[in-house]
Amino acid sequence: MKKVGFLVLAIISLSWGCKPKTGMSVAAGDAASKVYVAPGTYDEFYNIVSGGFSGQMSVYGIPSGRLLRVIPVFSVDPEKGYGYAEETKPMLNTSHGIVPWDDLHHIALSTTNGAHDGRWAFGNANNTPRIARIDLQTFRTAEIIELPNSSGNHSSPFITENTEYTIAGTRFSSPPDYEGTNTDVSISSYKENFKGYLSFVGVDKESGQMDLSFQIQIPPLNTDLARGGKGPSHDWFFFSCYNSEKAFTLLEVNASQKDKDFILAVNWKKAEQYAKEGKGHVQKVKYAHNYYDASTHTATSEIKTDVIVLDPKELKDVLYLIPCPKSPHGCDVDPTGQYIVGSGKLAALIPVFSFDKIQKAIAANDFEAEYDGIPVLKYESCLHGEVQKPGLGPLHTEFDANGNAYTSFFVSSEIVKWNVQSLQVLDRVPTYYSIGHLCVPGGPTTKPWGKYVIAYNKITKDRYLPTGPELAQSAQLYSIEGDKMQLLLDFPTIGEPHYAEAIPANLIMPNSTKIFKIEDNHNPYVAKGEKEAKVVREGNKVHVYMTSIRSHFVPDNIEGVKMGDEVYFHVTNLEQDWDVPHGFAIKGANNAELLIMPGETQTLKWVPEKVGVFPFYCTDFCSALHQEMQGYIRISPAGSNVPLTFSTGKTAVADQK
Ligand code: RUQ
Ligand code: CUA
Repeated sequence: MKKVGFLVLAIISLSWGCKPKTGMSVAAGDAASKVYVAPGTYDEFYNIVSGGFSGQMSVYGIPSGRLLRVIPVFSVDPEKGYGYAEETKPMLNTSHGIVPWDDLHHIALSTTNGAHDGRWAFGNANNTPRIARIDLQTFRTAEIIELPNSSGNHSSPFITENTEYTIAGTRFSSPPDYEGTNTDVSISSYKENFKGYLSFVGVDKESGQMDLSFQIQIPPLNTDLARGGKGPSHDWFFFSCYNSEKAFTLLEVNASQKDKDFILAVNWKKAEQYAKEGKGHVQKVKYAHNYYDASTHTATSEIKTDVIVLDPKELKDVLYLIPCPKSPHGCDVDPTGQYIVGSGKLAALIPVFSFDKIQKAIAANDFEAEYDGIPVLKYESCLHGEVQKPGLGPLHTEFDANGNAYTSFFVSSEIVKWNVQSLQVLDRVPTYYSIGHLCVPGGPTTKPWGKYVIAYNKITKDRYLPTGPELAQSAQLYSIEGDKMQLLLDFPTIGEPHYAEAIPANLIMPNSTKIFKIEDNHNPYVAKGEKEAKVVREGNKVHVYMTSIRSHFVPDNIEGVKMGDEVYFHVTNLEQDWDVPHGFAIKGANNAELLIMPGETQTLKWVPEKVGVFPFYCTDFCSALHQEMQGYIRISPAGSNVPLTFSTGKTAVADQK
């Protein structure tokens, strides 16, 4: 206990004291030319980066570090109207109601045969457990599925080799929430009443549509990170687990007692088979499944109520525990699928496990114990070897195509390159400062693209001009083309970057959507041309079927709306040209504005608060006459008999009532 306290203290003080001495180092020599992307030319890679507490993803060009886009996922985004327009509000619905802001830590880019296919990106909501699927043709969130029985969705949304599943594990165990469980339990009954869950979300091969296929209930470990197997380990998934102590208070001390925690190896193929054979239990739960329909440009949210749960106590050959020193964080599988790297935050070495040895140990029943009924394999029997004295506070590991691994060290602020076979340390470079995740393009796949390693750092003191109490978050780009890693570039990021992936531009760029075809727009409130524009009263609801095209709205004069009405502006952008959005804003609207892409319909709900004439206008500078793109709506007192009229371009006084 004393020893542990000391170690924790030492680590805490190290985390602020161990800055590399060369803090002001300047990227040297030819670095500038290596990141220079000449005006008018494109970057080689898309870097898709988690936004951490911002709840979003962002997209950078590599090697330039230029910010290309923020993709709204789990948080509302006023830049895009996401979560504000009536069409996208349902995306943020959960069993708890609308959650406007979450915390996104990890990215998984879809793979086929373990290699990037450029179709989708997945992201996790850490707080209110969900997985999102982003369509990489539109760079938009296409689907979000909530996970029942779950809290702290951190070891998520990692994928299997062919994106058969995206998976999720619970960092916080809690009393499950299926119908019939007693959730009003004492916190100190953690060991008996708290459970962890692994969720397997199936992904449709063609459409990408997700479905909660099954869950596995596990003991109340904190599952931190995960990776799917590949090649020989295709059928397996590996999770790092800390808190084998089952602590429920002061975890920084109480969950750091044991020398070893675990890597949890899951035979997902077997689990899938058991689920299909009906060997699970159907539990009644509540979770939201939100889907953005590309043809109606509209999201719907459905609350689902069933989940199949497998109990490993009944199904013996699905889960195995491998001891892993000490509070492991990252759990990474090398490109061959043969080696599994566990990074113990408090460990002074990095263990590398061999998939073949794990299989042999399982076949030989080479167990040292059981943990809540799950067999614990012997550490030595599973071990390929240990990287000795690699650095302090190892967190995450990525791989290149030449058999090398790159591990981030939070406490000693560095990236260490080592060889997976020989376990020899080959090189180390400082990061500025306290690196968390890192990314080699294709690093988690069977086909690493290599070339760079990118550091995502937690601290940027003295790297950028100060901006008050909160400083820019940071990424750093290093070349890994030579034997020695070379720092090339610092660039700031949106939110706190956790995991990121980078993918060659040519896998995404040719498929990028330019416009939505107006003839394929099946939004129920679309106006496919100015002739279809109209204003329709249904009781106290007024639907404005509005069109926008450079540089006017139809209609742009509306009268006959009264206090007590709810007005729905359904604005269709008639443009069929790339990069010509129109915006829509009306004075006093206290919920939103809109930004509408070519061929799309988006809806703003507006409840007038007083009598008067209110201007509306286009917020996106769309043409030389953008400033002229405006209109008025007249709001009359309740009960007034001003008739409902609408027009554009009528000027004669006689025309007006
Ligand atoms: S975590 S800095 Cu939330 Cu992925 Cu390791
Ligand atoms: Cu449309 Cu400005």
